[in-house]
Amino acid sequence: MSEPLAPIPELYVSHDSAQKLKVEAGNLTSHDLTLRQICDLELLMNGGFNPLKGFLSEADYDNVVENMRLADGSLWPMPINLDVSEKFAETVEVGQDIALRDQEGVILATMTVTDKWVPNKAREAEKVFGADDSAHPAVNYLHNHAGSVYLGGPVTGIQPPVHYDFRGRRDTPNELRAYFRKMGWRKVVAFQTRNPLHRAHQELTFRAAKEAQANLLIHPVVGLTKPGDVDHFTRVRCYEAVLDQYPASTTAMSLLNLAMRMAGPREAVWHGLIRKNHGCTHFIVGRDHAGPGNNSKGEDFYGPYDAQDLFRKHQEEMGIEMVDFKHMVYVQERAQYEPADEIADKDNVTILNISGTELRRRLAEGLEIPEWFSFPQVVEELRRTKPARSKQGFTVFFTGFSGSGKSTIANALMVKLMEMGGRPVTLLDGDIVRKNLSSELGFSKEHRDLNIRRIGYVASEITKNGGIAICAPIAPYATTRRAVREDIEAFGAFIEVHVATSIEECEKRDRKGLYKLAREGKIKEFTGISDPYDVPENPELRVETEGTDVDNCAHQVILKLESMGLIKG
Ligand code: PPS
Repeated sequence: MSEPLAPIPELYVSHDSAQKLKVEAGNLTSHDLTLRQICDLELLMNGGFNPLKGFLSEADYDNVVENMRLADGSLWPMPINLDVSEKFAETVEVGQDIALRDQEGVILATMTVTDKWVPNKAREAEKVFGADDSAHPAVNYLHNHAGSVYLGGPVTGIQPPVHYDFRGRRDTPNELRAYFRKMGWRKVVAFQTRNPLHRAHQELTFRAAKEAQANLLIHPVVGLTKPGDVDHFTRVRCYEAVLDQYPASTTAMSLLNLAMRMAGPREAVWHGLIRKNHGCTHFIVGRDHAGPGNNSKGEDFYGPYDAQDLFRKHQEEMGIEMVDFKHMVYVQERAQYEPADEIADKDNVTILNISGTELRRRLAEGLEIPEWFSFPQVVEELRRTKPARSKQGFTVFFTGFSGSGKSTIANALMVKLMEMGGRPVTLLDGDIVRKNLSSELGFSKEHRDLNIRRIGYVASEITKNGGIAICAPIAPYATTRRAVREDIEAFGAFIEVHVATSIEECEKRDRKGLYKLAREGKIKEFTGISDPYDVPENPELRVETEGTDVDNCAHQVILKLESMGLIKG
């Protein structure tokens, strides 16, 4: 049997060969990696995804999707694919080497393409994520962001992706193994997280390590996590503050550049294998581990303990042991955290707990967060990045037919917000944008999408910097609106307002005379007449303009903003 902390295989070539390969790779057809692919490639190259030797072949992919195993039978729950566009796939032949570049064009690796195929994404969604439901972030990614062709084949690593942030806190599996060896840590419990740590987490991780008589590795994910999570810069500052709370030299913290999929049970097994590769012997799995939130019917995707059950079933084969996450609550009388299921005198003591939702509400509204719940430095960091909602930027996104009244209501809303003051307001009206940002674009689906993505980008920058963006394009496609929502929600609230004027009414008003021209066929692809419009299913607000004046419509938006805490009444 090999020494447990012996180095694991990496996919990098030696330094000298890397220089040579890099020069040669300059002549190869090259693929620009997406952010997710960069994360995947880093863990492939440094052994974090051991035993994978590259992006999955078709046979491996099929078996992973169906049976959670590679073609040779090894346990591997997550498809790791190089998804590319059809156009790029046409330029690549099986047997060819391609260069893989980061977003600045630096060549990180080469790959010998052994397989090229069009995956059945609906099957992948069902089998891997449990349902072909785009409310699941990874299913949404699969259908709306990932390319339609997969390339598979072994990877030869040239250099790791460059990180300029928290360099000293990032470790490869072999660096961690070497550290554990040096410290004499024979047993290590890993704690995976994508959230800031509060006192309950500190307590539960400390107890988990004590129970397993092991050292502790706080191993937060800083690659891609769930849309809407606290950004990793803030989180790492929070983790650093908590690190001091553990007894000296029992605990280490290292950042993992993983792109999470939020795949619950399969994700837990995947996380376990990754931690095993990083030299850990134990792994904490909680209730609803890597849960994706609700499905489109408002229900959970997975049972709360499915992840623990699946992990338990495979832990022997994986060679890493599960430590159950204990639900810790604060017992006021004893001024300490205790596992909820171990409190014998439940009826005689006061049990305090603040849920994630409640914490977000308190942060959003600038309310008190008690010391028993978190560490003052952590709360301070969170408040610094997320000021109260009434001080954050946000985007109001009107959508509706041409002539529905979007611009008029948007203008009225703008002046009302300017009258209140406090934050700069920018109007990105359909016509203004088409004049200043998108003058070369027409009205094909591709051009409309590009136009809306540009609006979304500008609005997200405004929102990030604390301003108010009011957008008023037609934005006829639901998937594009959703993509814009995701871009913006990373920084602040997104309020979709459907201006629900019927096409008949818009045509009757025909303020610009365009409907007449569209009917006569003089304007092609006219929304509502000869081009589609996806009616928003769940907008934050729907306003009816027929029989309601503009002032009242704008006021409805103001009331909505007030109810969301974005403006103070
Ligand atoms: S989109 O689909 O969101 O990119 O459209 P948008 O940028 O909002 O531009 C819509 C305005 O362009 C005029 N126009 C058309 N609209 C729809 N379909 C076609 N084919 C078309 N051709 C020109 C129209 O005046 C729209 O303005 P609004 O302000 O919506 O009335």
